[in-house]
Amino acid sequence: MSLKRLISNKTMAASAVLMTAFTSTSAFAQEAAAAATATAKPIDMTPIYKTTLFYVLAFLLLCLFVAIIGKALKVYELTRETEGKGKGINWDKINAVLFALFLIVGLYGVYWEYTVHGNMLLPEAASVHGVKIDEMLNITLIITTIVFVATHIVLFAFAYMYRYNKERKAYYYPHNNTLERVWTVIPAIVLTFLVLMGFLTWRSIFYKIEDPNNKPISIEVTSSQFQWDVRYPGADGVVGRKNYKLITAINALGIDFNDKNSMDDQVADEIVLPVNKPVRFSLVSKDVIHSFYMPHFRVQLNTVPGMTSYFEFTPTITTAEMKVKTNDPSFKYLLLCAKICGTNHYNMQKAVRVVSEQEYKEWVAKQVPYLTNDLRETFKLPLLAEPTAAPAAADTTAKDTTSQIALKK
Ligand SMILES: [Cu+2]
Repeated sequence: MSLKRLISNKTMAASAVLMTAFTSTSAFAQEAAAAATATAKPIDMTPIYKTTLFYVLAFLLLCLFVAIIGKALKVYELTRETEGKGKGINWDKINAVLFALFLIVGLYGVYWEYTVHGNMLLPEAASVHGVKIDEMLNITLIITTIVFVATHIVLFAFAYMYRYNKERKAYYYPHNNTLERVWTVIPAIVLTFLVLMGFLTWRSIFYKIEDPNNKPISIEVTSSQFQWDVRYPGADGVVGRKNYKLITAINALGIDFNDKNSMDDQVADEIVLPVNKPVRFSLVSKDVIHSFYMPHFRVQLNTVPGMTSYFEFTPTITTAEMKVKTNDPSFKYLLLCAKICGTNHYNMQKAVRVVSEQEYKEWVAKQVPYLTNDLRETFKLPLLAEPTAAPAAADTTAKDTTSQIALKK
């Protein structure tokens, strides 16, 4: 096939595609206009914008558009060639300029991400170890940003500066031992520093030397689909044993009341922590793996069925102080689940409140004991007299007062 014939074929093909695109677009436009005048009200496109098909078609249309432009340019170049003229478009220059442009736009993108989205990160860490974690993150971010920016400037600037030029010949430079040593040793030192820092920080979080004068408060949190159950230790400071075999309708956590430590344990609707006091969470799960996640305290640990995991930390900022710091009167610390554990995972959360030690003492004294008279009956323990107060609740619950006998040993 001669070149001329090829060109005429390509020109024909390109014109045909352009014609089809143009006629179909105008046909669509006419139809839309006709529909609009017929009903005399604008068409609601919102449901169409929500479909995947719309975006797939839009993408295909874009591809078609790019292909048409490409074909048209190719036709232009081949025409020039057959007419004996020189190259019409200097692609080497265009590519070089695009590289330079990409560098500028990319670097601006990095700056924009840091300044705009950087502010959307979590507020300052509200725990002792959280500050260390943030420091580590910041150091890593500073080092990687410097390396990222420097290498990308070099990469794109070289692509621009050393674009093809027929006057120039590339210098053959296959190997340099010193250069290889430098770019191996420097990253090795930096990475060793980062890994060691991470290792030591991790050890300081998980291997604590217990101070007998400042013992942590033990709180147990049990996860299940889809809730968190909180158990406070009561006056003895120890949460009692539990056993999944003891789980019943009235003993949802399976607490073992043969263990003396369980007797004064309390249930709570929210997690309340005293500020600047260490707290040790024991975490268990009833069904699947959940993840105990308190972002403001930089705490995250899986809760696993069949084993207990622990996390000890010290909150440093009260909820009231955080409301002022974040300038948000509705600010709340939250416990969230960070494992995709089922359909209602997204809603698995619990409010956490950090208060002064005095407020904590007042709050904890008001919490309900886990051990009810029903449970006492099950575990064959002496029953207690029901409190005579709370008459509103008594209407619905107290059905047989004669059975509520105080049996004191
Ligand atoms: Cu969960």
